Amino acid sequence: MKLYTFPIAPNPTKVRLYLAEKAALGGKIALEEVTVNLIEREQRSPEHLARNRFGTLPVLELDSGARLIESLVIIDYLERLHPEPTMFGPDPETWAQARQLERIADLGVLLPIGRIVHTTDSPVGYPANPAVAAYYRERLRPNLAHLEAELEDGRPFLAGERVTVADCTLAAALQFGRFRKLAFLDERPRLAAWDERYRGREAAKAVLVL
Ligand SMILES: N[C@@H](CCC(=O)N[C@@H](CS)C(=O)NCC(=O)O)C(=O)O
Repeated sequence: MKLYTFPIAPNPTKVRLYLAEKAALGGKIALEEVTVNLIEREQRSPEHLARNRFGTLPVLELDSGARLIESLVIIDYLERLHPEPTMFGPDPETWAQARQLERIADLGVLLPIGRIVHTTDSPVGYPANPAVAAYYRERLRPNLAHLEAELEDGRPFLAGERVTVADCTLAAALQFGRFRKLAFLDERPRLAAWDERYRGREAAKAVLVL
């Protein structure tokens, strides 16, 4: 299997954090990582468009030649191939809670932060658009408030005592903000503490560069 990625880009980073966390738990998954340089616009090359006509990352190329082009589907696929140790949860309820938090971290945080970055100071040259940035800042607010509230019970990670895919997605999103010096946790003390705790761990340090 080949995983096409680029550092700091949040969707590939989410998958790479998943792999690092899984490996840290003893579940190393063998695959080759291939860099597609988004800054150099290699995602628009005929070679990459042949892999993924949307011209995005990540892409997981299976040994059969089939390709997966959605980050969470890539994680789901790898999780099915290697169910242990689980990166969601051992029973249906904890699995669902972790997946729900992942969806909130992805659709409610990663996506808005991505739009804010790209309409404020896009690393790949998208035009600035303050109105769109303001719209996504509003969309971000209730999602961060929800995650902040989830941490009220003192749990160390988003879904409980152990790291799940939800933590990977949130960490990938926040790194992308830091890349453009955008901070989102100033009024979220529990999330700020979570961020420090999560980033202090070896698996996170192996992937996150900012
Ligand atoms: N829904 C896709 C989104 C993928 C995506 O937007 N990837 C970004 C990097 S985080 C990308 O490749 N952008 C390249 C571009 O916009 O040119 C997923 O979750 O995998």
